Amino acid sequence: MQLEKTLTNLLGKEIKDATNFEIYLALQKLVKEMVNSKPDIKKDKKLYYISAEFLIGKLLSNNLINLGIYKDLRGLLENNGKSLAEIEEIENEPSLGNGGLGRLAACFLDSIATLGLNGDGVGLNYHFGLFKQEYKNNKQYEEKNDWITPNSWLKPTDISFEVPFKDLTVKSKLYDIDIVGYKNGVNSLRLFDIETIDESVVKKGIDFDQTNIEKVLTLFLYPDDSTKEGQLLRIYQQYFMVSNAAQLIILEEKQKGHNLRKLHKHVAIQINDTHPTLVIPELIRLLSKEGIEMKESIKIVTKTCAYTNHTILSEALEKWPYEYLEQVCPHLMPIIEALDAVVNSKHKKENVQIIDEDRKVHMARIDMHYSHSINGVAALHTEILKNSELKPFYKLYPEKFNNKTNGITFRRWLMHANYDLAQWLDSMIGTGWHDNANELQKLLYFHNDYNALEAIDIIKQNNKKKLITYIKERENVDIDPNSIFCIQIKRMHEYKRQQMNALYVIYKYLEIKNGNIPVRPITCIFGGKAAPAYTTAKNVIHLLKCLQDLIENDPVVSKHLKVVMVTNYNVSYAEKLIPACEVSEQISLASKEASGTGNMKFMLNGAITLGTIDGANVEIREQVGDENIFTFGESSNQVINHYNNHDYVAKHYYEKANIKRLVDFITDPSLVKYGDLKALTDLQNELINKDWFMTFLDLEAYINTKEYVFSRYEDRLSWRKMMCVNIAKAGFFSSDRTILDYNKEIWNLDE
Ligand code: 26Q
Repeated sequence: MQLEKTLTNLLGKEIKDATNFEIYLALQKLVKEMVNSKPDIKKDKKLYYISAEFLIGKLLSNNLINLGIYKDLRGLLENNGKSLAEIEEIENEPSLGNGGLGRLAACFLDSIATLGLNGDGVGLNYHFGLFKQEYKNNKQYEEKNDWITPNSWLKPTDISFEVPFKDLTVKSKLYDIDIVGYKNGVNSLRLFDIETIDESVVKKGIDFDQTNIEKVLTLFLYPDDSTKEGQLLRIYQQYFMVSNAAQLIILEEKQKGHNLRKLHKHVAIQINDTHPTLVIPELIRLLSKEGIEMKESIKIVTKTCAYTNHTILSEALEKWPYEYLEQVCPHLMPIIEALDAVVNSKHKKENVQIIDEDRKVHMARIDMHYSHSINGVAALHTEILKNSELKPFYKLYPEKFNNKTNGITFRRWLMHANYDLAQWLDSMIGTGWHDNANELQKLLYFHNDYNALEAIDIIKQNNKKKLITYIKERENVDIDPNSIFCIQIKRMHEYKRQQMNALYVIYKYLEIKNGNIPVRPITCIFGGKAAPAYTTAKNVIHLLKCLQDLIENDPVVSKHLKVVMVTNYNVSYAEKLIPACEVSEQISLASKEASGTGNMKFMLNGAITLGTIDGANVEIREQVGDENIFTFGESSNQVINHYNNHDYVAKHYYEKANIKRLVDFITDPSLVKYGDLKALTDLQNELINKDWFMTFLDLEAYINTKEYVFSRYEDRLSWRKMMCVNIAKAGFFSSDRTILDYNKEIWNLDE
């Protein structure tokens, strides 16, 4: 009743008479007012989570949930003939991240505030987030993706710093986004920008002149860095981000009257991958300016900073030519030299030096020498870091290494994305799981309860129907609700092996053509963006789109098999896809996926994982037991041995008739009809002659296991039990648990 009054007052009219846009604005106002009346989280010690990406997604529903009014509001709107889902569509999604690393940062902010910990995110206010994906002739094209409107969640502040570059000094402006904890206080996401940005410099697609720093500094998230200009701009962005962060930290410490010599007692800095690494020399520089001598500054900074590694792909480990850094921030070079000299005086091995023989500066090495903590993001990942990728550093600093298995926020990925399941869980096991995710295990009590198991499946089938409507609207594709939904959604990358899944589709297509009809139709849904300069990943998209057309136009096969490569996959799309998924495709080459977090979201929503023994799949298997997950493929040790021995030869696998037939089909005229011969031939050649991520290694095991999964699906009772166990055992993957671990073992923020 109170809520209705408030909303009607804000609207100035009855809810039923208002447009969705008016309701959206009123709700935003309501949220802002409620947030303002909540206390900021203030404790003595504060965390600064510095990250080049925060993939926060839309905020309206998330805020309503965390303020505790989501359920009532949904009902109120429904009673007035309105739909919150439709109202949500009005909000632009801020796509301020590429994928896993950025989304993790967003989940972490939610959990930090929910746990009442004092911690802000610090990053950049990109005017255009990750590009908008479009298809023409079955190929990906990139368009700029704006999100800032007068009614975004950004709050301008008066805070501004001067950031010195070599040739110019820019003035920053800070914007804040409120981060509301679930039934708790408020932290901030602090996004730095400059006021001279000129959005009109963007020409066709996402092309622009990358050299005019004052006009373009915060224009785009990670502009293309295949060129020198792109890489320089990236360094400009990184230095701008961390100089602001460091100045903000010092300002806040001074305001609190803290002694900068005791910085680590009052401040924890988490460096999210290597992108914010320059905060280390920048803080040392600023502390020295405050009169603290260099040696002591280095000690203070080392005790304050902690580094998270998110990837073991060597191409993603940043190392910049010395001259590039010198061109952007020459005043940091004496400090980087000094840091390098200290390392050199203690350790002679080339592979731990900060500045290498080619005069490249290794960012991760700065982090590892000058942080007190180095963590991986899943148990297997951390072991691989210790025993192979970062072995020389593990030998130097064994005490610094620790694991923090990733997690996801259940507020967004269950309460919001799968409202029906969340409501049903409340009715079955109470609401304790909202604060203590482990309470989901209470669901195991119903493991043999036919009605409960049926209820889980009814919710799933209903979510499938909702997704069917959504996909019909967005992609104009019809999907059979009776089919089994297999979903692979993530960035397009060879190591994630979407191409292996495409080869499965070809296998099934040929089987059906041969009269081997599956007992139930199969729907393979894909979503993901390819980096603009990553040709092979783009060619995999092309293959999937061509397969989609080929099958769609085949009246026989289309009854039994469907491929949908969705357009512009993003957080909002994920929220629709994940609750409807039955088979979660997590098929990376073992040892390559640091953790994965989509795998956790699917599990929580009752999908069964079909995966390799990689990243957090290992821990999912530990939680649910072998009988509730389908794993296949060679182990990470076997894969690492193949790399060391150079004994994986794609062509040898290709020559096996079973594999050859599938790979040859990539350039079959019936398929090429829907696409571009060159792109498909390039992809085929890449697979036959290179295949760096070993697609064929596990292909047969993958096909066989997937067939087995489909046969198991027909035993509906046992499948429902698997769904039940997966949901019940997902508690470990709550980001609340992850953050409690970070706090206990790295940050030590006061209670
Ligand atoms: C590096 C240099 C130059 C240009 C770009 C980059 C760059 C950009 C983004 C390097 C890495 C990233 C993003 C990495 C990422 O998202 N990693 C994912 O992190 C997740 C959260 O920990 C894990 O779950 C995933 O397994 C991991 O792939």
